Amino acid sequence: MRFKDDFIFGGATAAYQCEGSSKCYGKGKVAWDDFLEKENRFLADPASDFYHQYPVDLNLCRMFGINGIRVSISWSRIFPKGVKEINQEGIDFYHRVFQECRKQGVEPFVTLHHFDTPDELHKKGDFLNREIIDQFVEYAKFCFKEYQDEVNYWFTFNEVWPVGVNQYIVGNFPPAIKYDIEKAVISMHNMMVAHAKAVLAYKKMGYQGKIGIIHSLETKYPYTDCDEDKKAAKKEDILANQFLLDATFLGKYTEETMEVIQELIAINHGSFHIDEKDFVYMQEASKYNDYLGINYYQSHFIKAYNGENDIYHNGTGDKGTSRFRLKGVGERMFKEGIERTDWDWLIYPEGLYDMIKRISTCYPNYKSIYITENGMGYKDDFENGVIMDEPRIDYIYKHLQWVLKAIEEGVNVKGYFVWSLMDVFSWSNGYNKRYGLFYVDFETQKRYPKASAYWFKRVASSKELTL
Ligand code: BGP
Repeated sequence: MRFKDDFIFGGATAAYQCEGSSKCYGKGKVAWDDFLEKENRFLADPASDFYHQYPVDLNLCRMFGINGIRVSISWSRIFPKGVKEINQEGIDFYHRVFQECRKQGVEPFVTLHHFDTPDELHKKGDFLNREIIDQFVEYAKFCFKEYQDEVNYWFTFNEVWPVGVNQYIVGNFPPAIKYDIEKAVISMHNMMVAHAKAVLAYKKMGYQGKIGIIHSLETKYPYTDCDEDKKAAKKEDILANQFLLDATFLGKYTEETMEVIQELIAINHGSFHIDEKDFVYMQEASKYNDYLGINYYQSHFIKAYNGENDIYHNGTGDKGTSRFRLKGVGERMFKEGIERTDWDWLIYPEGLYDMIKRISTCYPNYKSIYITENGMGYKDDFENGVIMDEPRIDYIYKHLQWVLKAIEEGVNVKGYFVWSLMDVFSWSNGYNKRYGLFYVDFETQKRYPKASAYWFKRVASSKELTL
């Protein structure tokens, strides 16, 4: 059970969740700023103060054998209003980060959009407004050029489905709209067009680096063997996974995909039309994805459901409180024998293997895969600087076992990033849902390696998966 020598053992972060300094150094607002203030539960400052602590975090990477880091660029640090005027302080900050990565021997994998659309553009409709497609491409082109000597690995978007579902169906992301499948689908489609155009721009500009996209892929299983549950699981899969995989690898939506999408939108009294020109870009770009990033935390077991929409997001870690029942789609069930976290995320490592295998079988033009996020949200106990997070070690170990199995069966998986490198703030759960290999005392900003960090170091250094 050994990983190849060039396998990336990485740690993942995202700008808004770790940088802090959300209103300084010339940064423009994002929709989250007002949203979090209004909710009055927690704020994105100081987060993990990565804006100042990045040398400490990158040094920890080097010391713990972590040879890759996922960071995202905050669009509104570069273009405070999303377009036109640039903010030199923001541009320089990312130069400093990437140079420090080089110094510490940590490869940066850089995402252009991680849930943080500039507020000015969000107010105009975010990815529901098609003007943002070319605005995103302009921002992407600027970054490709500016950081061409420092960045070899790009991702356009982090998690297209969670943006759609959380902004427009669950309502726990701004603008907090609930049960609007039409909006979720339109926003996802527009992001996929923006992705395609950015990939084409990157390739046309002739850079030597690589580019791809990250999807959150949760495997959907029927709750029982009955036909209704099988259909329900298939529908949720099409909405959350297949729609985006089709767009990424086929550059179009198959008939099966469109049929279900149109059915779900109609049940919810909406409509969805596509400009045929979009497929020209999407099909051309589908040849050029160098890799797919998979974020995987959980799978779902779906039971048929025909009642009214009824979703409750467990954002506090009160186990057993979450509900997800979507009209015409299905109901997510807890399942006996399958453990779940305090936030009701079902721990099912085999689901990651099933998803990897499905991609290699159904989309054989996939080229390569990185597991760009996987990890366990946990209420860590801090005992005088010692953090014994065995459940997290167990979680990561089991997922890596299934990754190795897929690799042994011939799937080209080239790296794995733990979410998260250090503790960061969680969008809709705040600061008590910790994921890091390194514990962050958010008051002093001191870092403490958890037991999982020492374990991960052993695996990353030896390339051998042992407990
Ligand atoms: C992914 C996001 C991350 C991160 C992670 C954990 O969806 O890409 O940004 O937040 O999930 O989720 P949460 O913080 O909601 O527990």
